[in-house]
Amino acid sequence: MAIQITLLILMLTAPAVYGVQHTVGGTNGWTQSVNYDTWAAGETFVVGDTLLFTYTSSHSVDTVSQADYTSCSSTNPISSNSDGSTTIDLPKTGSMYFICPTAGHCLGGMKLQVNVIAANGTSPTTPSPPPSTTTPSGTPSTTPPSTTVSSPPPPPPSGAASIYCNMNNMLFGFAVVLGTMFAFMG
Ligand code: CU1
Repeated sequence: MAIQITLLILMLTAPAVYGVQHTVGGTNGWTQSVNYDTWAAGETFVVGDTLLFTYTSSHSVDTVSQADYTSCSSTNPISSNSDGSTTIDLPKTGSMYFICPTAGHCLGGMKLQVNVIAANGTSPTTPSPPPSTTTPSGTPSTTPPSTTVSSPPPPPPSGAASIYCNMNNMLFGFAVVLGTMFAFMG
């Protein structure tokens, strides 16, 4: 029984692990004369992690498109921050691009590309299918798929969408835990 409880605790706490905060440039922070390609190559960016830019008033952080990152254009940033301490969420997989819009800084190398990968365990768990029951040959079973009448859940109020989504994830996780426990005790 102790094993089951330990397993239950592990499974309940695992999804609640917080993302890693990456301090851009390490102890150097967000500044000139740092090779951010090298820095980024030593980090693993996972969905749910955050970037922390720390910098002096001569710098800023612009989140930009790939094209603007390449050309060091800060005329149309996705977002811009200049408060000296900027936290950027990494909400999804793919590349994100940042430049310093101060004249000459990006061209001097003050630019950052991060490649965000999926977190382990966030991919939907596919339970192994039950052993297939072999029907005797010659009598093909023509059982139609059972039609389950499921009423769709009411749409969440706008603004609470993410909370609603998290609730769904928690319920799903709890169902998985219960199923696993029953499988162990079974
Ligand atoms: Cu700068």
